Amino acid sequence: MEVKEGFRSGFAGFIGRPNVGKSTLMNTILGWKLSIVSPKPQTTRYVIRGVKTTEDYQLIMVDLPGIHKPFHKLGEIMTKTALKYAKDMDVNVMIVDASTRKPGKGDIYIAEYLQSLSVPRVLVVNKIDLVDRNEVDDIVSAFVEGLPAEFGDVVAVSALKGWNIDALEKTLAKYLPEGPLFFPPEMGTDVDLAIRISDIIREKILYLTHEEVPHSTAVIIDKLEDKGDIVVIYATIYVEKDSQKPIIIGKGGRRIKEIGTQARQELELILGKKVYLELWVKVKEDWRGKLGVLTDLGFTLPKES
Ligand SMILES: Nc1nc2c(ncn2[C@@H]2O[C@H](COP(=O)(O)OP(=O)(O)OP(=O)(O)O)[C@@H](O)[C@H]2O)c(=O)[nH]1
Ligand SMILES: [Mg+2]
Repeated sequence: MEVKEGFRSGFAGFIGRPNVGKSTLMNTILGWKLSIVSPKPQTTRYVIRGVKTTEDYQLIMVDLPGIHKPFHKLGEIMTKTALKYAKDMDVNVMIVDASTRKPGKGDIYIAEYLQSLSVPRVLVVNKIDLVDRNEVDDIVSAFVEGLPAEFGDVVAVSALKGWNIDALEKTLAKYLPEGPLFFPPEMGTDVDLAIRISDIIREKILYLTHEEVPHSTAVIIDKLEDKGDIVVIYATIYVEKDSQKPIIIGKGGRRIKEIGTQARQELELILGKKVYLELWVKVKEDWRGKLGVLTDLGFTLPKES
């Protein structure tokens, strides 16, 4: 694609507390599902880049892990990674949840940090479908006044319902500098296929298990082989304790079967062919706290700069 004069391109960091709807928002802007989404906090663990290319711009959205007070090494890596990425964006999009009605401690911490960076900021008040229509203005004001940062634009949206998303996209495009295509226009993401597959399996676990179990889970793709008419995938689900293994497996193997079925159906849609998916469950004691294991799983602390 020849880009026309004045073409803009750049990176928008989606940043905020866990569960505010960062991934949902990126998916809605993309118009297809890239990032996994769940009602549980700390769903996104990796940095997921989604690319939207139009005639006028290439918007590279960087969906970041939710920033939270970490209780283990994995949480520390996720939070530090998100904070670090925010430094290198063309615009940071701070997302908050309208249903909390005003900023919480975590929002204030994030706003303070973003204010300290010399990257323009946009505030997105998401989930306005959860509040009364005539309260939206007051809630937006409560965030604008309560957050210790200045924002170039403030947009209220519902990522889930698709409300005001076009306006937000246009707003974000304003912040992109003139520049070249960073990705071919047909490329929607640069996320590694094995990571996407492992995330999809983990998303099903997030829906089908409860309390600490989904958070104690990591999924590793041991084998990924395209055999022409079928893709063969072997994956291991790691849990932290012996007691969590039977929970993943379920009575008579029913839960792991359900996880496998749901994941396979989604993978077949993405890959456009039949998928054979085999899942194992193994225990890796306290893996979220062990840097060596985390490195093996692909999580590393960002370098200080
Ligand atoms: N009602 C409503 N729910 C939403 C909206 N946007 C997101 N959600 C829901 O909020 C929950 C969290 O959404 P995610 O997109 O996973 O949130 P996130 O900010 O990426 O979360 P982490 O990855 O854990 O940091 C899911 O159940 C979404 O369906 C919205 O506009 N309205
Ligand atoms: Mg997310």
